[in-house]
Amino acid sequence: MVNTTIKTTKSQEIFAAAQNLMPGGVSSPVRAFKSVGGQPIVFDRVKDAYIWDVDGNQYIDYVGTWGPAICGHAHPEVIAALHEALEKGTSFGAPSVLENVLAEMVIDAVPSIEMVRFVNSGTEACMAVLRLMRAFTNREKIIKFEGCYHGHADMFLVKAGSGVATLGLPDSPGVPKSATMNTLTAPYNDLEAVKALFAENPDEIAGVILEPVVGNAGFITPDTGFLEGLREITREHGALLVFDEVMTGFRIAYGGAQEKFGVTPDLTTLGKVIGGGLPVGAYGGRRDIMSMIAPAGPVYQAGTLSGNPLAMTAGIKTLELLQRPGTYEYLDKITQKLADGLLQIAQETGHPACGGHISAMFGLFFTCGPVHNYEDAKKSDMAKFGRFHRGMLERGVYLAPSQFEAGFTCLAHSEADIDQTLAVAREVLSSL
Ligand code: KE4
Repeated sequence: MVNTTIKTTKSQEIFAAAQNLMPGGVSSPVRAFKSVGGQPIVFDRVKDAYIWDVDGNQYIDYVGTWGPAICGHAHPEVIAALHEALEKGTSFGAPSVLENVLAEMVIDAVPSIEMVRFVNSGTEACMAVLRLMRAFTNREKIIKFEGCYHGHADMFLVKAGSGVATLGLPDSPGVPKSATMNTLTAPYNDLEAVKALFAENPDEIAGVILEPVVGNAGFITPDTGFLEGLREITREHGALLVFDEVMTGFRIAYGGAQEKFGVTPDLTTLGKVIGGGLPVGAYGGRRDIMSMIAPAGPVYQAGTLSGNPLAMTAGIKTLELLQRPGTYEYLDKITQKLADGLLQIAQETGHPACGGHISAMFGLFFTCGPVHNYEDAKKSDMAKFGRFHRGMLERGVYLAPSQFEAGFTCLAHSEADIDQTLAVAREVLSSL
């Protein structure tokens, strides 16, 4: 479907060429707009809450490069800090004080983290934390939840969310059974299913990993008692509890979902926000567990660009900005206005919908719901979501190009941006 109201000639030319050069023309599948239809716009630049595409069209952005841009794109203080850091070089491959600074900030902020290791992506963080869980417990099986996404490492590509769900890939070819045979899955928010898995696999489960608030099957919140229940079950069975906070970290609260919900896991993975838009990931947790990581202990994990000075610099400045008074109150206020407004307009225009927000993360399903897990999420009207997405895009609002993603606000979104977004949503939903 070609955009009717905006000129996207250059985007189409560049994307056509890209498809000859890179699989699907993208560096990450969800960017290809496969599930919403139409062609993606090609970005030229981003600033604050806005995107400009190569044809000069401006959009209000609710993807925020999938989470990192929580302070707004190209924040002047982050850019200035990077300019200064650049003068000292782009990579050391050796210890730098910047790693100490960001490590201390992460340890001070995240309740479960006593020690931390930096890597280059959320995928790397989740891969490493799985190896660590298995080494610490000397057990091989893990439990993940249907629809949760923990990066693209083989052992996680089982009923995963995000791009896997978006593209409807059953799992993925090329993933050997040997890699996934120890990955057990349960429906999100289903404690009985988790208890049954532990009963069926006594003393074999190293731990449970989950998104404490799901953003990769659409936006799904934990039922009351779910996180607490997992904490109890894992303790009872000598297994570890891991919160994958790559998306929720420093977004749901400064201390992540674990601070918001008051449940402390044994290990946590991070990414996105702590790199301020540069490649970064991290995993951390109890000192007795993290001390097993090489070279302190025998569990190997390494990375050429891990802890690189530019990502550390952008992360440090981003967290400094997030520490300023009123940050999370503002994010909650504007996101509540947006999420509640979208639901109200959907209702007023006759579209069954459910969803909501927590802090600067939100989501909307075109189904009356409620949505407690991935199966519920799959009942939503995907075709309608695609038409909604395209209608919003053509009117200057950029939403995540998949029903199985979450939306993100940032400190640069103004009340006027939210009002404009809601006005456009009313126009689009009235026409669907
Ligand atoms: P990365 O390897 O993409 O940095 O992180 C993987 C990952 C791990 N855990 C969670 C909870 C995540 O959300 C992610 C990555 N999120 C997706 C967005 N749903 C990244 C976007 C993309 O794949 O292009």
